[in-house]
Amino acid sequence: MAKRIPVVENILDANDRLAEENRARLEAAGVFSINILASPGAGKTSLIEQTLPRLKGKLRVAAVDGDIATSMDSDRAAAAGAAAAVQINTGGDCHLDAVMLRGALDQLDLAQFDLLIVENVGNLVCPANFKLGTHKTVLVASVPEGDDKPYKYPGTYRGVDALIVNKIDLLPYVDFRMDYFERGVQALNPGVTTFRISCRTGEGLDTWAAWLITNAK
Ligand SMILES: Nc1nc2c(ncn2[C@@H]2O[C@H](COP(=O)(O)OP(=O)(O)OP(=O)(O)O)[C@@H](O)[C@H]2O)c(=O)[nH]1
Ligand SMILES: [Mg+2]
Repeated sequence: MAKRIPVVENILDANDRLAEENRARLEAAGVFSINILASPGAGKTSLIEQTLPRLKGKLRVAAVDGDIATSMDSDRAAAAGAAAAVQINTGGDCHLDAVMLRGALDQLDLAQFDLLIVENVGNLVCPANFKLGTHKTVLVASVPEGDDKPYKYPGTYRGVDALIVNKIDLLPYVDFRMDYFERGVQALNPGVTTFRISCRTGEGLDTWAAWLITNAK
């Protein structure tokens, strides 16, 4: 009989060990860190752009952006006021992993920062499987994606520490039942900290920024 080699488990174990090393480096430097997950276009970079001005003078922020290609998102983070912005191009991988984040940390003088914001590759499945070593995982859902996403991507919704519902300015134009969405979320992740925001109008963003400041202290 053929021997079965649990390759996937081994890769994830190795990733978890490196993630622990990343966490230790961040903690030694006193940096609070978040890993932002979302579908493509949900508004991860827009969230970072709106958050940075609200943290000005309160937290020193570094951003790490993961994309398959281009430095567009790290350029946007730098333009919005990130003290440092590092782009990771995965070259095709649908997620960041702990090795990639280690490479980005190598490029940062961590002692200079209070908060590290990591924008993962736009994808609702793969990033949830790879720990990076960050303190909190934040999922950005957005209204045009539809209210069924918690039901269809349960693993992602179950594992997050905070949930942002973005693009609420579009609620009048889209068939998004907030109560149905919330029921799905609560079944998977009861009591998860949730922020309803619009990066277009600014609604909800001060409350979100206050949560970051509280956690980073
Ligand atoms: N109406 C509306 N549009 C928004 C809002 N937030 C973001 N957008 C738009 O959504 C589009 C995608 O935003 P991004 O911030 O680039 O999304 P992203 O999640 O970073 O995308 P990827 O990095 O490519 O996965 C842009 O056209 C934004 O202007 C919002 O609150 N309301
Ligand atoms: Mg982006």
